[in-house]
Amino acid sequence: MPKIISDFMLHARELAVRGHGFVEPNPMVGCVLVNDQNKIVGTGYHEKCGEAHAEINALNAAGPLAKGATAYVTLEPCNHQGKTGPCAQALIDAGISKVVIGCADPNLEAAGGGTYLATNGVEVVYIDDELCKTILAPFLHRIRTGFPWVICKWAQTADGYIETPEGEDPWISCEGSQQLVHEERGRVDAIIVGIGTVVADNPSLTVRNAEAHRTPLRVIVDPTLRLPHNSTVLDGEVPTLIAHGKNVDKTAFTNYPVSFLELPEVDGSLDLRPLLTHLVNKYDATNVIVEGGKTLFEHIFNQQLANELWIFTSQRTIGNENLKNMTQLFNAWDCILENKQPCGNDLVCRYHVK
Ligand code: AOF
Ligand code: ZN
Repeated sequence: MPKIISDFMLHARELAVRGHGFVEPNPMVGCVLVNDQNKIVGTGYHEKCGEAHAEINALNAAGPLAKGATAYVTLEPCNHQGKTGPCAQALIDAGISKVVIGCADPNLEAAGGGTYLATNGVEVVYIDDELCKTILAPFLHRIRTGFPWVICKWAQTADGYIETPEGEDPWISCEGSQQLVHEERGRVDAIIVGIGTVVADNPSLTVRNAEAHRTPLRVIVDPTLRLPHNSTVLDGEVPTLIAHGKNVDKTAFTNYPVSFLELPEVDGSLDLRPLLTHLVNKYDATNVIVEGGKTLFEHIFNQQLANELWIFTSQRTIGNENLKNMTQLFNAWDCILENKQPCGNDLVCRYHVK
């Protein structure tokens, strides 16, 4: 039975996501080469920033079998000399006859590969694939807005509480869920929390029991600089940034291994936009996780900066109205469910914010 486009593009997408945590700030890209018998002759993906692009890895895997083949590639082949050479030219040189492109490249420096291929006798088909765009969303968002992709992550009880009564087990999500969070921490560029969370929980905000493909910057949003001097985030183990408001006295922190960023105010809270721009410009950030607390989530909601919600819901119930609850705020977010799966006793949901 002949294969259809979507099968090969599906394969290319599966390859692309293997680059998560390794390729950023570059996009995740996958490529599948198929001959006229609908047989795959080579596959590849962009494995690491600065190294070969997806098409080059696929062409190398196919060798001479690439001649006459169709390339299914999740992103438009590049047309520039960056850290590596232009993929469009490499596809032409290898004798590729047709290129099916999942998504156009919005990076003006690299774009134009589709047109270049077409003017050099290669059949080019753009399929404008929604799933390719989902994989590329953080890259596309960063190029369009200058902000990193913001993932708001929290663990809640079945009735929406993110806080537990004093004296009770403080863990809401199960160990498996916490493991997932650490794995994702090892693939993102920053972990952001509000000062309330640091004061209440004294978190480490590091990657533990999981591979750190990159070391996320710790970011504390602390308007009045009330960070306790014995906080674990001051241990110098990984780079740490304190984002604060105007007129704070930093002298007491002179000897601590942290950087500072002053933020202006907007509507009575810190304006988080200059923080996000700073994370892109200074730290080349593509993905950041915000891990609470509720006040910071509220500011992110009000400033419309969230791109994704990643919610772990346990089976526990609390029913104590004095504790922090996310139900109302979550309901106000205009988002669509992208993925829902169990993890131990928890339910893990990913929502894309519209
Ligand atoms: C492709 N295939 O697999 C990727 C592309 O500095 P460079 O040479 O690595 O180029 C990075 C830019 O190339 C990146 O911003 C994006 O526009 C494009 N990425 N293009 O043909 C790939 N990763
Ligand atoms: Zn390329």
